[in-house]
Amino acid sequence: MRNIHVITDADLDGACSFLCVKLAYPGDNITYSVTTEKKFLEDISSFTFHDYDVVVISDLNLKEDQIKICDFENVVVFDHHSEHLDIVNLYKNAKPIVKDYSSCTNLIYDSLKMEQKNLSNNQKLLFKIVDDYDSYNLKIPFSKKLNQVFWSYNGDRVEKFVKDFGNGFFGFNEFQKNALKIIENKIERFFKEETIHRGNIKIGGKSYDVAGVMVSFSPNEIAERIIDEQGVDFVIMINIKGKSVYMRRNKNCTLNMGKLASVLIEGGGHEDAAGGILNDSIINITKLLKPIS
Ligand SMILES: [Mn+2]
Repeated sequence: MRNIHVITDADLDGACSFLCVKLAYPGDNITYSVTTEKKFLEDISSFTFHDYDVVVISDLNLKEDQIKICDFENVVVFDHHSEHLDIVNLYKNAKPIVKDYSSCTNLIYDSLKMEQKNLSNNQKLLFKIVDDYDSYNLKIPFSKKLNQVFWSYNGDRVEKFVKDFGNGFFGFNEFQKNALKIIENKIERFFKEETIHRGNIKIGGKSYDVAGVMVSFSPNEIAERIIDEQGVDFVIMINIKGKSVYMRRNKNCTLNMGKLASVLIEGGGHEDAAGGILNDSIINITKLLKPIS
């Protein structure tokens, strides 16, 4: 029995990445901790890598200084962010499995040959749903709802996710349905009460029609509805309490959100959606936006 520790991202794909490793090695002792790209350096500073036979780092778009502090021989890094792929040669000791994939869950699923393991159909469906959500293909009707249920958890979301869905996806129970209803009502209230700002912003010589809002929950759902209703190129969402910024683009817009986030808000992400920290540059940009009634 090996001691394996998984350090994973705080979102649904991160939680499911841990579940995938756990199901891949049922004979091992597997623990986890949850972090984010923003908190990684701080969280890792007190972590002792040599306490474990293997440390898996999953779904984290690590940058150069972050790679340096976890580059040990017993470390395996799974990730699917394209910017991470560009600097994968910085790993000298760790084993990076960084590929351009629809989700980290799916990357681990394929890399650990989960198809040949004894998973039930419900477990396979769960992995498909999480992949469908993280890639934002949204071809399965439960994908967005599973993500909402995940973010409705308080406390240790990974533990709750594994408890609720470790045996696979069987639909939602009454408790989860109730949580979904509460979120739906919150989103309705948001669109009645909150002010959406809008304006044109020049980036790289091109002018973009941009919306800006303050959001503290369900950023994807809110961004999507704003894009739908306003037809803007992309949405900037500011979470004051979390000191963070999230951006999602219209599917007709070609501006890469991940690249924009890396230059503008010290963050990163994917082409369609990305995030970073609330700084002066983003505050100055949002000053160009005017409230719409
Ligand atoms: Mn992911």
